[in-house]
Amino acid sequence: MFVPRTVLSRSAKASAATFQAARAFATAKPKSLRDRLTELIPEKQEEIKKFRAENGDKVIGNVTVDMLYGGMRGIKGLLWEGSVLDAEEGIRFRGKTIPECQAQLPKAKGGEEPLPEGLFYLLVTGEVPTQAQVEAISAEWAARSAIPAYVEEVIDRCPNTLHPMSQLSVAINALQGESAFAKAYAQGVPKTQYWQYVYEDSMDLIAKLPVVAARIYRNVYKDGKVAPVDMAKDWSANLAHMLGYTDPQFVELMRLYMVIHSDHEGGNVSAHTSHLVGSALSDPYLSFAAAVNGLAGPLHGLANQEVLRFTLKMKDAVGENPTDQQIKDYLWSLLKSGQVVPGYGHAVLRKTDPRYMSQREFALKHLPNDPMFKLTSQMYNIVPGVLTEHGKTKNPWPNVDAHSGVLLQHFGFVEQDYYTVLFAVSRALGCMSGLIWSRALGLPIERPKSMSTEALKQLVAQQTAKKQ
Ligand code: CMX
Repeated sequence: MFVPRTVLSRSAKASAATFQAARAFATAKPKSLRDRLTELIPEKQEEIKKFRAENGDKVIGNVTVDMLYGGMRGIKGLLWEGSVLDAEEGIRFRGKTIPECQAQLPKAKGGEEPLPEGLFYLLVTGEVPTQAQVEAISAEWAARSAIPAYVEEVIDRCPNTLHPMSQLSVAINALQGESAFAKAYAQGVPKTQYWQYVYEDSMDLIAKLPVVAARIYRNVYKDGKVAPVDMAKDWSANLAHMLGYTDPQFVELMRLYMVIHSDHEGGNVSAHTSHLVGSALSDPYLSFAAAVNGLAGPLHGLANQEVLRFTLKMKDAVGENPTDQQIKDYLWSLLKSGQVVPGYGHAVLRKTDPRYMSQREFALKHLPNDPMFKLTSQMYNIVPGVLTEHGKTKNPWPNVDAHSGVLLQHFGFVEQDYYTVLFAVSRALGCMSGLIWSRALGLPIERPKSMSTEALKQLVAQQTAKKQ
């Protein structure tokens, strides 16, 4: 088993304890995630080497002038092993749809939703883990979850007026002082070992995020007191309990939430940002803090806070039980003022997001009579028609953010400004599994070619002249 001795001898006490916990764990469980990854990486490296040797010069797409001006839509330019997004069908994690993951991934005792620990194992290895492997990850994350006192202090010093996503970003940047990768790089470890340190940082970061996220929540909205991590609980149950929610259905919601928000292939703003920043060999903490900043944009993750805010505002304007026509009128007034309908549309998807559907099914099962859920369902019947008539958006259907807030508010979790933090905790699973593979495969610093309009015009003119 890999033990980064040089790091152990120099790092802070907390870091040493973490590595000891990891070592003890791997000794007790020989087929840990880390061990399986150690077997898989050389196989994948060989597979890609052979594939590139045979096909390296094959053309896989064209880039048009419109793509360059249009947010690089459709350009195949990134490697991302964990998930692939189909415009019609939605996301598949390592080839598995969300319902397949719900059916196949291990669950907590008495629970019905898959554990995100298992989803992480799947994203990293491409394999469905056993119950014992998932339980081992739950225990390992609980064992790695402590955050240093200086990070607690950084969080506590943030004013309550600072947006929770900014506080999260500050806290993750502060955690960077714990990075095993940064220390190992400074000591000159060979490139072939980078992934091992990125793996350690990733496991630490994921383990610590619920503690960080709960501290922000409890500071801003509650009494500032955070329950300790329970070593016997899974990652989502600990998150729920530290936030202050003990309803078993809320815990189940957190498990589902953490699974479905985790990964959406590599091109979305948060995943792409972590990949880009990581390619400069910035460590996982710096890479993920950057991803969090991207997720905080209203066209990306922040849409989940915007959706509930928008729905409540609409309810204030049209009443508890609006007619379809009242909703249509409200939507048109919004669109005419130049605003977007939050939670609807997508850069890639062209059908209802399966992540929306899985949340809708959860609501139908657990909260079918919730008034806000009924309003959300009514909007699902109306918004796509209005957006189609409006004629601008390429996809009038709801995305993941159209449904998450309504589930949270049902359990009394009404602090909308905080919602994107939950998205971020989940997104760490996808970003970190991507980063581990990026370093395992030795992917280089990312540096696509940019063009000025002048240079572009010259290029197009040259190509046109050649053809004549
Ligand atoms: N309401 C109104 N107009 C919309 C719209 C919506 N929900 N979705 C897209 N449009 C508009 C765009 O603003 C754009 O208008 P302009 O031509 O005036 O700029 C036009 O339709 C074409 O956009 P598009 O190609 O269909 O969509 P994009 O790929 O450019 O953008 C997205 C995708 C998600 C940013 C956009 O649909 C949107 O703003 N949706 C609302 C915000 C949202 O829900 N974001 C969350 C996405 C999921 C996530 O990342 O978490």
